[in-house]
Amino acid sequence: MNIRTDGLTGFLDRGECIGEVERLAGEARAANTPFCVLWIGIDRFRQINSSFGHRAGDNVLAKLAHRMKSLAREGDRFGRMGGDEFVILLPGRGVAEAEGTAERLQQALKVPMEIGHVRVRPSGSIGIAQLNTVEPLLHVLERADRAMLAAKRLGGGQYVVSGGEKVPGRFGNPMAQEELTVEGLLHEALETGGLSLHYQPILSAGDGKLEAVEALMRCRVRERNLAPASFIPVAEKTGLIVRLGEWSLMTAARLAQRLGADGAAVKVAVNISRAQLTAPKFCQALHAVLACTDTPADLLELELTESLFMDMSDNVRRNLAAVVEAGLPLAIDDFGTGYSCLAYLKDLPATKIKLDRAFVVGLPEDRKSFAIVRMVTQLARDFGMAVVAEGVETVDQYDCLREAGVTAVQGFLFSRPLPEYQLDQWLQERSGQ
Ligand code: G
Ligand code: G
Ligand code: MN
Repeated sequence: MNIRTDGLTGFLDRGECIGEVERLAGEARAANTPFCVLWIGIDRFRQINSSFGHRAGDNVLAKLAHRMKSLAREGDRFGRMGGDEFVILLPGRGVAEAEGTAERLQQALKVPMEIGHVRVRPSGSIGIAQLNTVEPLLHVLERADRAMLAAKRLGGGQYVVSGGEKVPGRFGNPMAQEELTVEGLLHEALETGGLSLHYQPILSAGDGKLEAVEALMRCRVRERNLAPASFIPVAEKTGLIVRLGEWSLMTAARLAQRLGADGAAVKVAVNISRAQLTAPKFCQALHAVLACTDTPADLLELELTESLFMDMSDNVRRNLAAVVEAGLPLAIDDFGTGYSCLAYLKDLPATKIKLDRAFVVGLPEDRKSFAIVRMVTQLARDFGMAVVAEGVETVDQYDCLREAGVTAVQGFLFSRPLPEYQLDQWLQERSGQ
């Protein structure tokens, strides 16, 4: 069968689809945005082929493909997995929107069509799957396929959502079973002391002096290590992040206080989620942490992702103003990943930009990344802000970043995130040198 007949131009082939699912799913997970896959199987297509011949069959497929494509919205990708099976990839869209697309697809497919002198009403079975926070990226494609098969078993002309056993999350978003499991484990970790912070050193690019450490949460329950990339989004969705966040602020502040009292003051940077800053009580909790631990405010730094600054509610705005008022420095985390516009930089209360490792990974060869890094450092310097490059893994990257003018560096080249006792050793070894 000729895959690229008229209606099928612009459709990815199977291999391309798999590549594209991996890429889009990876981006969605990194950005914590939704991503859905629709898998469409044409019902009774074998019958069309055997009754009217393959050429007629190809024609029907091309027409149906054209109908599907005509529903495309910005960003959607279309692919053919082989034979009479198609996929539509919907980056940025959740299940509700995917269901809307599936309904419109059904309407478009079932418009009658003449084959020779026979009038047929085609239909499709559609499987829908949304990427969850824990599965390997390609599982979303497999689940869409299985949901499509389930739709076929129901008799065709219908859609089925994978993991239909959804229950409402605390903020009204539906949650899948896996997320509930993670939520349960997080509760257990809070109760049984399964949470810890690891600390990654951040060094001055000029003289290699220790500038700060970034606190990164780790979670271990029932002999299982949960990765932050899987548990932080669940904690955000369920509101648990507020408790986890208070715990990390308190733990980080204790470290800052202890190191300061030992005569080796080091700033500790803590990641803060949007859900924390939305809570009206955030500042109260912060003041309580500073008072309880007797930590000077300027030894605690808050890292906030760029997207948070782009879309600030009144509560967030008020909380940020109060944080600055209390004397804590702010840093913009993952800078450059949020499609931000540079103009907003001038109005932010932050004193530091953390350049996402996406701009570091290709250095020194990738001259475009280099140009961006240099541009951002120049701009930051004019604004009186510091620039930290994240994810530095090689000496070549380090040299290149220094040439570009970044003020500080962080990455595996210098140190991995360390548990507290190892951080102490690391500090001791350096002071002994
Ligand atoms: O530590 P890495 O180990 O995998 O961290 C992954 C992500 O989780 C990072 O983007 C980091 O910002 C986020 N993260 C780590 N610790 C915390 C925390 O204590 N609070 C919040 N809100 N996010 C965290
Ligand atoms: O989003 P945020 O910047 O808070 O995330 C920090 C994350 O980066 C943590 O998961 C940390 O483990 C990871 N990280 C720190 N240094 C490196 C590095 O050199 N290479 C890579 N790949 N990851 C790093
Ligand atoms: Mn960070």
